[in-house]
Amino acid sequence: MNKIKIAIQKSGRLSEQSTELLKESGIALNNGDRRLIAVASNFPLEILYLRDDDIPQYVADNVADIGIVGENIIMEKPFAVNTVLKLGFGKCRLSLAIPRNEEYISSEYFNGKKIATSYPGILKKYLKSKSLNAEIHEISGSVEIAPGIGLADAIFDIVSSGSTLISNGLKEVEVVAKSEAVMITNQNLSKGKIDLLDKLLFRIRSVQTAKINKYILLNAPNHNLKEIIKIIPGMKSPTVMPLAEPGWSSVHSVLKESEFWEIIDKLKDLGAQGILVIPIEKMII
Ligand code: PRT
Ligand code: ZN
Repeated sequence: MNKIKIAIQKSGRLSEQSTELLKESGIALNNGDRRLIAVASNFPLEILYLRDDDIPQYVADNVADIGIVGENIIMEKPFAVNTVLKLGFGKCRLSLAIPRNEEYISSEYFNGKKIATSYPGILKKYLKSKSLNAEIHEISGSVEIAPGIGLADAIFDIVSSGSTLISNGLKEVEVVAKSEAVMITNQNLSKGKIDLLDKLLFRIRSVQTAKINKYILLNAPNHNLKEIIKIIPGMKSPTVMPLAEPGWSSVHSVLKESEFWEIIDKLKDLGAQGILVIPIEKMII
């Protein structure tokens, strides 16, 4: 019987959302304590809990078949893995930052400067692409304190909210790359494992699609029904049912969350009433 092994982060910024994604995909884990391995009870899946930095190598070496990892790790060092899906969480950027009071006009600033980072590979490529000559000082943690203690003039590090930079008196001046959690796979999966992977990816995509869409119900005056239907076309077309009150219909459809506020305003202008917007759990299109 075929089984697929997925490596996810044991504890850290990606671990909770990686587990959550599996759960939302209908995968029940029978071992909640995250020792090393968990087995799904309703899908032929085994979960390996590892340090994020180790995941690409384990997947390349076939210890795990697939894995969830930050793109920054596979950007820093090439591994023999395929990236098959962006997962939409763990979003961050890799940026250059300098002391807040320094004047900054262009990336020329970095010529002759010393930059501390845990991502020398990505930084080196960037400097080369801009024909900049800077000294890279590789350190493994607390990069943000390097300028303050005189170890470097600037840093190149992961930024998400930016508060770490602010509290260390630094400002972000160049965004070099963007990253989010991605699904990676071994490059030589068997046919059986590819079938399981496809099933899993189908489930994950359905969850992702559901998250960016909302189910909408509203009461529409019949004289504006055509206009209202044009604004909320839905998956195929909206469901329209007559209300008990003459001259009114109930309209059910699906809309993108990102377009939500703009559409709601238009619907109100067209006389729509009793608008309900409901989250969707899964969406198969
Ligand atoms: O133990 P293990 O090795 O597994 O974990 P880790 O400590 O190496 O990684 P972890 O859990 O910190 O991060 C895992 C992944 O999350 C990273 O590889 C990124 O892909 C992603 N990610 C998203 C981040 C951040 N956001 C982030 N903000 N990783 C790190 N940070 C750090 C950053 O290094 C800096 O120190 O948070 C600080 C900046 O945060 P802000 O919000 O103050 O800007
Ligand atoms: Zn790590």
